[in-house]
Amino acid sequence: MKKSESQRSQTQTSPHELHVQDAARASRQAGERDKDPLNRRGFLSRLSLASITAAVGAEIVFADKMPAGLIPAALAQGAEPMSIAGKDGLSIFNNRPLVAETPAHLLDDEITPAKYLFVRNNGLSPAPELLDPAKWTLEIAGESCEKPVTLTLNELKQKFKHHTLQMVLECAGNGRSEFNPPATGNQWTTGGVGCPTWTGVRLRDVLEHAGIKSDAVYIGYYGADLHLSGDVKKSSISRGVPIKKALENESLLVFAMNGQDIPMENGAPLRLMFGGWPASTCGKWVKKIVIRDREHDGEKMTGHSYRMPRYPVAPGTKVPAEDMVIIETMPVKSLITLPKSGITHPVSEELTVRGHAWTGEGDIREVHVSLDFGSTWQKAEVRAPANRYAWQHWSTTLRLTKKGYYEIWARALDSRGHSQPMVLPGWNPEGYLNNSCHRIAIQAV
Ligand SMILES: Nc1nc2c(c(=O)[nH]1)N[C@H]1C(S)=C(S)[C@@H](COP(=O)(O)O)O[C@H]1N2
Ligand SMILES: [Mo]
Repeated sequence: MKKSESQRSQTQTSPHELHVQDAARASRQAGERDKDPLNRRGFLSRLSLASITAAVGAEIVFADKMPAGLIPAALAQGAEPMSIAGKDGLSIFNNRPLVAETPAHLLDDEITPAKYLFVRNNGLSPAPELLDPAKWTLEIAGESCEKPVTLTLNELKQKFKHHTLQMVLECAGNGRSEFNPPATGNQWTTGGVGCPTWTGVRLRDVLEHAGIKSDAVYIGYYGADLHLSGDVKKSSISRGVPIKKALENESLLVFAMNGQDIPMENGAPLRLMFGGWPASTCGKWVKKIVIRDREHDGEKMTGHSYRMPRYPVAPGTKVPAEDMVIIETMPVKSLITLPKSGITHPVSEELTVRGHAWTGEGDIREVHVSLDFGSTWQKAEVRAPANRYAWQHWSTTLRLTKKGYYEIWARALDSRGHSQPMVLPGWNPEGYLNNSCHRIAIQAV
């Protein structure tokens, strides 16, 4: 944008806007975390270009291409950084239940290390002394199970063939913080996702061992974690998948992650893994699996939980429960993991940009990046996945030819022909499935 114009508009800034600028700058400089992201969101979306320019602290090079109301990536905020045993640099949303996401730049590894895998608990984690693998048992039951059986973890490991797959685990609420009006629940930015390798046995082999009746339509899980109330008769979450999904080759009962014990908060010593579906189906600390003759009706399977309206709705609409459908396949998505958002880079010097892209079904065909708010795009190189349901790595190089503030946007296209919305997908009451382009801030100096 032309300097004279930005200067002129700055001198015309009203006292109110100046106050807003100061507040935005002060909060950014102090690194203060907003206690109320809802207000912050409304507040930022009303700022003028001059105020936004002041808040990001540099001229916005493609300001003329910036969509109105866009909150610059430079001002996006995650939750409090805090330490959790075995985790490193995660941002914590909540302690009870424990919920923490991973900043994008810490997801740069091709295979997500244990210390960087997010945590999403709905209840209270089981006491560590209850997680002894030598004493762990798994019960298979339900009205559509022919021969209900209880297996020890050792029996599971001995009886069935082992499989190792790299698979994406992503919370359906990942990205929720950008919806407006906001949905209640954890205000995930982009870090409710990871892609470690998982080792275990096929769920199909175990279910067939227990016998699947011909009327089976669904499976459900029960974990060893407690409901927040501490009431032992209630589950914190008990979800599942249709029998067809349960019988897929990649649907696993896993006892190892990245070749080691699963971290305690990620469901040790045994959890479910379903590729391409919401992570809420991937029961942690799994003690029991039921084969059902109806759609599983456990905790968080009904009402609005993990459901989307069956038709597009205007933001803020109250959707009746009967019009909400269970989320199955996850949408196409991508993440920029290098550089870290907010860095400065020398003008005209080559900049490596890279990350991952994934989709619930099929694979990633193309990833494009933009420096001008989506006006023009450059194609990145995309690698093949390690296996079905693994994320794919992409990379490219860019040059920032003029000093100032830029955003880098990434957009993936999958084999179904689905791509990512540039700013936001359609609003939904619970704030699920935000697969908009990942945006990072960068300043050329
Ligand atoms: N037993 C149990 N399983 C669970 C949950 C839980 O709270 N308890 N949370 C679910 C949800 S909503 C998500 S997003 C994933 C998170 O897995 P992670 O904590 O290993 O990242 O676990 C799922 N499985
Ligand atoms: Mo989740």
